[in-house]
Amino acid sequence: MAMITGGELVVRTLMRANVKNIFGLHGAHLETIFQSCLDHHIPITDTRHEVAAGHAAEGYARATRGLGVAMATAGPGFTNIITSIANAYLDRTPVLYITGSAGLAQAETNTLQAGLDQVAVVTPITKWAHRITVAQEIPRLVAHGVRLATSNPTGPVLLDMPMDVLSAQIDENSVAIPEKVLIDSRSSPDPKDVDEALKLLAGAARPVIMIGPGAYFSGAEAELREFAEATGTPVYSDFQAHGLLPSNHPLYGGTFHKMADLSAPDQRPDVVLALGVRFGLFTLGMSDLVVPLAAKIIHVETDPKEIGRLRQVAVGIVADPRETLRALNARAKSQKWPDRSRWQQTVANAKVERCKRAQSDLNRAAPPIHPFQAVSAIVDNMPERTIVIGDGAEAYHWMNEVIRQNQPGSYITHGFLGAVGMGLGLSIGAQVANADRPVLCLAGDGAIGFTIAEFDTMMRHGLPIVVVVMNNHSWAASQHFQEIVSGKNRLTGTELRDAKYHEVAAAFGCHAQRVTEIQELGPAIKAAFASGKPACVNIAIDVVPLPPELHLLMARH
Ligand SMILES: Cc1ncc(C[n+]2csc(CCOP(=O)(O)OP(=O)(O)O)c2C)c(N)n1
Repeated sequence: MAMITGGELVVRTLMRANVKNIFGLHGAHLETIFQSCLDHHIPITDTRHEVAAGHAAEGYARATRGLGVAMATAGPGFTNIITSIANAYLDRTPVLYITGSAGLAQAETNTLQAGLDQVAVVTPITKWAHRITVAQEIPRLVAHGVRLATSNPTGPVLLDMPMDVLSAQIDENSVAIPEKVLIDSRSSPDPKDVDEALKLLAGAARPVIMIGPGAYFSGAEAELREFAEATGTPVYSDFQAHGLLPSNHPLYGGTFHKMADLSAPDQRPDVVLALGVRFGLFTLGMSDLVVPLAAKIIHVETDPKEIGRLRQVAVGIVADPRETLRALNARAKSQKWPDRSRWQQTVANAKVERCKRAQSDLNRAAPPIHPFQAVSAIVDNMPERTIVIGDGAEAYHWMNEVIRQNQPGSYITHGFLGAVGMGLGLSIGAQVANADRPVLCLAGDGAIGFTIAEFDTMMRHGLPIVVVVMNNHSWAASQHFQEIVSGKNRLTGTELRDAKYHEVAAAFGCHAQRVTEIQELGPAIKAAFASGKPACVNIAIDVVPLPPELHLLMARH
C-alpha cells in the first residue's frame, strides 16, 4: 500500500485537467505540491511577487483560452495575489488559485501566516472559494473547481488548502482521481432568435458586428469570418477579441472606440450584432458615442446578467458565440444579402481619416519622442506574430491606435479593473504559453515599478520578453486627469523622476537600451528581440500629448 500526500493528490488531479504549467511563489505551506510537481515534471514558473504569479496565470489563460493555475502561500502570499484574483473576476478569466493556509489543528493559535479567513476575503471576487478540510476530498474538489472556472461564464476559483491537509498521508488506492475533469459543452441559440437576428441584419442600412472576450474564448474566428464575409458586415473588436478577424481584413474597422469616428448622422450603425461583448467601459457606458442609442442590438452572451444591463436589446441570445455564429451561417447562406459596398467604404474611410489626423505627430523630428511615433515604430519593427501586452494607461491607449494583429490571443491589456502594473506578470504567462512566439510588453514608467523584479523571473526561466518603457516621468493618465480637473498648476502626486529602468533590468542580466531619438527606436526594438534575452528598452517620451481615446473618456468627466 503506497502512501501519498495531499499535495500529490492536487497534482495528479491537475494533470487529469491537462494542466501543463503552474505559476507561484514558494512557502512552507505549499511544499508538498512543489515536491509533487518536481516528481511529475510539471514546471512551476516561480515569480518574485505573488501578484505576478497570479497575473501570469491570467496571461496564460488568456493566451491559451484555457485554464491558468497560480499558487500563493498562506497569509501574505495570499494577500499579495488578491489584485490578480480581482482582475480575473472582473474579466471572467478562468484561473484556479491555490492558497496554502495554517493547518486545521492550528486554528485560533495565533500561529505564523494565519488568522485570516482567506475564503471569506475572496468569496465576493471569485466564482467559488472553498477550503478543503479532508485530504481524501482533494481530487473531487479540485476537479469541481477546474470545471467551475472553465465553464461559462468563466472566472476565477480559489481553493484554500491547510498545511496538514496537504501533508496528510493517504493510501493511494483509497482515492480515485476523476478520469474526465474538463467538459466542453456549449449552449446553442433558439432558432427563432436566429431568424429574428438575421431579419434585423438583412434590413439594416449600416450593420456592424462587435466582438468581445466571449467571442474570443469561444474560438469563433472561422465562423466570424464566414459570417462577416457572407453578409458584408464590418467588424469592431475589444482588446481580448483583437485579431479574431485579422486586422488587415478589409471588413475590420478597429477597436470599439473607433466606432465614435462614425459620427455623421448618415454614418451611424443602425443594427449591432454584439458577440460575447460586455457593454460598459469599452463601449463608453451609456453614452451614444460608440454604440448609437438608436441602434437595434442583437446581444449574444453566455451570461444572461450581461444582456440588457446597459442597453435595451432587440434580440437577446443566451448562448455560446461560436455556436450562434454557426447557426447564423447555416441560415445566412440561403439568403440574398444587400450590397454593402458603400457602407464598407464609409468604415474604411474613417480608418484612413484617423491615420491622416495622426500624421503630423509622426513627422516630429526633435526629441522628446511623441508617444504616437513610439508605438508606430514599435509595431513596425517587432517580429511577425508578436504577442503584445499593454500596461500603463496612456501607453496602451496609444498602442490601441496602431495595433494590428492577424491572429487571436495576440493583444492582452487592461480589463475592467484597470490594474496598472499587471504587464510583466501577464507577459510571463503569455510567453510560457507560447514559447515559439515573440512577446512584447509595453509599460508606462509608473507601471513598470510595481513588479520590476520580474526581470529576474524572466532571466531565471529563459523568457525573452521585450519590455518597452514609455518613460514620460509621469503617471501620465493621472497627471492629465489632474490637469483637466484641478488645473495645470495643481499637480500633486502624479509626477515621477527620469529613472534608469533599463539599468535595473541590466542588473538582473537582461539586454538593456536607453532611447532618446526616434530614429534609434526601430533598431533598438530589433536588437532587443535579436538578443534572445529578456530586454528593457527605456524610451524618453513626451508627456504632453493625450491619446485620442482618452479625449473621449476624459471628456465624460
Ligand atoms: C494599481 C493601480 N494603481 C493606481 C491606478 C490609478 N491610475 C490609473 S492610470 C495611472 C497612471 C499610469 O501611469 P504609467 O504607468 O506611467 O502610464 P502612462 O499613463 O504614463 O502611460 C494610475 C496611477 C490604477 N489604475 N491601478
